[in-house]
Amino acid sequence: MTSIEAVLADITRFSSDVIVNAANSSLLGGGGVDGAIHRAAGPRLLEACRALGGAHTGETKLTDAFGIATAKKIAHTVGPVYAAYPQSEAARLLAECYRSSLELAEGYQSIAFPAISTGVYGYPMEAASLVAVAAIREWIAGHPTTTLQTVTLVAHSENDLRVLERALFSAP
Ligand code: AR6
Repeated sequence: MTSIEAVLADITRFSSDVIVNAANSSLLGGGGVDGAIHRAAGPRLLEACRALGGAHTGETKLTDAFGIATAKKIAHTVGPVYAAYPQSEAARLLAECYRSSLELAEGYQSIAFPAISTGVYGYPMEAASLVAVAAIREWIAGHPTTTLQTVTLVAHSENDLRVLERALFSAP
């Protein structure tokens, strides 16, 4: 049985086998949670990311966690820039980020996601939370024998935590 939970935390300090990074298509770092993860993991992460050759929107690539001792792996996913797509396409791409990250976390027990695309990329938190919860639930339903025991949605503010909790209670 895989459970989904929401917490208020700094994902760079949150204990989870896999932590997800909201990266950009270069996979070479940036601001927001990406900057925080690179700072915490140290320069070896950038070296590892250089070897990945970038990623498309919705795609995810895995590296070691290097200096982040609370995680084993980092899943770098590229969320959609909200304004760059029709709304349904942005939702499809955001769901793909969650699915592709979960696929790469198979074999591990836990994965923690930040609210992908809801910062610099401008995806409204309420809508993004509903997409995230629906995509994760659908993936879990399709993978009844997954090794993943816990999927955590990490909020970076009290308000975002409330939004995530509402999505967890309201989504079908
Ligand atoms: N722990 C958990 N969540 C965090 C943390 C943290 N330490 N720091 C920020 N957040 P963003 P995006 C939340 O902008 O919108 C970068 O430059 C934040 O409150 O980090 O996908 C990349 O290189 C927000 O809810 O990612 C890309 O160019 C969420 O993480 C671009 O930003 C995502 O905000 C990606 O934009």
